[in-house]
Amino acid sequence: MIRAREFLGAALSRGFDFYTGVPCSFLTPLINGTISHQELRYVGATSEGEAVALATGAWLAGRQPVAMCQNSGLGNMINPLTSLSHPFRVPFLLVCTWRGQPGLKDEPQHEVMGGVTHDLLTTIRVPHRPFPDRPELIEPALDEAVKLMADGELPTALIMRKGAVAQDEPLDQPPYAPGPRDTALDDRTRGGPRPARRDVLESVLAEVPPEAAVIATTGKCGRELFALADREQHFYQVGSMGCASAMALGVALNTPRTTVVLDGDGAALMKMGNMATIGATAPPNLVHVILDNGVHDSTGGQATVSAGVEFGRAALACGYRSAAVSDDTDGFAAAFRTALARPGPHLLHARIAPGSPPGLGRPTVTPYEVARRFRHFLAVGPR
Ligand SMILES: Cc1ncc(C[n+]2csc(CCOP(=O)(O)OP(=O)(O)O)c2C)c(N)n1
Repeated sequence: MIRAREFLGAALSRGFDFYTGVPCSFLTPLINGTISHQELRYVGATSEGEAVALATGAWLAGRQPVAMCQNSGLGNMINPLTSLSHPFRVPFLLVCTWRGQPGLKDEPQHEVMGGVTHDLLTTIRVPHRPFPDRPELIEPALDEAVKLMADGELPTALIMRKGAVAQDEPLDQPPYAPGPRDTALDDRTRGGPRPARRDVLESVLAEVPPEAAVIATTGKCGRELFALADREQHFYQVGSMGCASAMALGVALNTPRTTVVLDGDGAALMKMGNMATIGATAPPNLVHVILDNGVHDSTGGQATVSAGVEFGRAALACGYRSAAVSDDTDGFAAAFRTALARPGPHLLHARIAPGSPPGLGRPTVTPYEVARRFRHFLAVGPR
């Protein structure tokens, strides 16, 4: 058995200082120790998939992240682990508990995952090793994980058995005090013909400062952004639908740069918990744009339920500082300029028309390159 502080101290000396995740009773001392530690940042995620995206954003912004989860939450991570971590080759340390370990008494809901946790990680090509359960194993386990992460440029998991960490870490967590926010939605809708996605993206490119980062959600959004302009401060998120805003949060919390995320209505609806985490952590430099065409445009135009969803009011209710809704390019541009001039986080709900230009291509720069040049940009700024 080890003490949480021993592990956290050894990890901190290797640079791990940004933690995220969703609790598990096996993890209680480690999470409580992280939350209570003066030199560590812990961002509680609403889902384990969100935690992967947060860790990815933090890595892009130069941090050494750790994501913690129960192995049942590994299910929630599989999509971003396979379609974000792998194509973009983003390493972070994953601490995953082993509920349902065969031969140990546990709850019925852990039986299947307990039997397949290691095989599942192997199948999705995430290297894994045992979490250290004796003090003398901490440094070797961390050193090996760091080496695996460096060599493979992938997340590496340490699998924690029951009783590995002593349950004696007190929790020192101030109560959450929601921050100030506008009372009213800035409604700029006029009811005329809706703009194309491309019109709004052109408006973003015209107004966004050169030192800002821009992250585009999966599908045609990133493809259209790439077609309009390919810049090192652009991140075209292929796959990991719903994760763009969480990844942008991981970036915004770890850089002073303005961070603009271009989301889709389908993607935003897929992981609406992300909005609660953004509202609670409230980075002033985050601008969350939802390009709402009412459909899953990238996969053939199937309707989403966004026509009945007021993303702006939902954002204010979650703790965003301001929110606006627009349905034409001028209204969007004015709302975007206002957002850039004020502390956020801001939600800009842009109601747009479905469709994209004929013959739309795909980014020719690889995800691997996109991640490296984006990370370099965040570190040093525009050329
Ligand atoms: C987890 C996951 N589910 C489904 C898909 C397939 N997919 C790719 S883009 C897309 C539609 C996204 O819709 P929206 O966010 O509204 O953006 P739009 O395509 O309208 O620009 C879907 C369903 C995926 N990439 N990942």
